[in-house]
Amino acid sequence: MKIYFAGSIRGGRDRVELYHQLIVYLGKYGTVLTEHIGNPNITSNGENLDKKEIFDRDVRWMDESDVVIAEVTTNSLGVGYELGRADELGKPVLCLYCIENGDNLSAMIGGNMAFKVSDYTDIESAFRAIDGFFAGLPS
Ligand code: 6K6
Repeated sequence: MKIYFAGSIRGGRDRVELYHQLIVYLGKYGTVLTEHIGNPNITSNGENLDKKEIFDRDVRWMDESDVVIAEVTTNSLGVGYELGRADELGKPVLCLYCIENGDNLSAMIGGNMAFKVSDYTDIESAFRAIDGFFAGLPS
């Protein structure tokens, strides 16, 4: 199972520790292609790579992935773009949204019935949402 994890970079790195914990947990289900999203050394300045190389690599990983899991609490143009692409490719998508942030999720994410959007309160409830998502995938 190849997992594409999407989380904010330029949109802000406030939740990087949470991304890291989610990525470690996802290791239970497969290989996370985008492990670097949980790396605290990657600030909102991004990786020290050429923009085109990052785009080409991430698009390739998205194509290769079996599922897409996005943390969508922090608004991010890149995550929104990735989710649109995942939708076009027909990938199973789980969006995790921390409800303590209020009712602020974009309707273009929350209103897309092709996505499973799970609200969570703490890391344990996010883990349960992940378990439920994988349990519901067609075998
Ligand atoms: C380099 C130059 C400009 O921004 C960077 C940041 N480097 C990135 N490295 C890896 N993945 C990235 C980078 N920038 C965006 N992404 C992809 O978009 C990731 O897969 C994230 O899921 C998403 C974050 O988008 P933004 O808009 O928050 O950066």
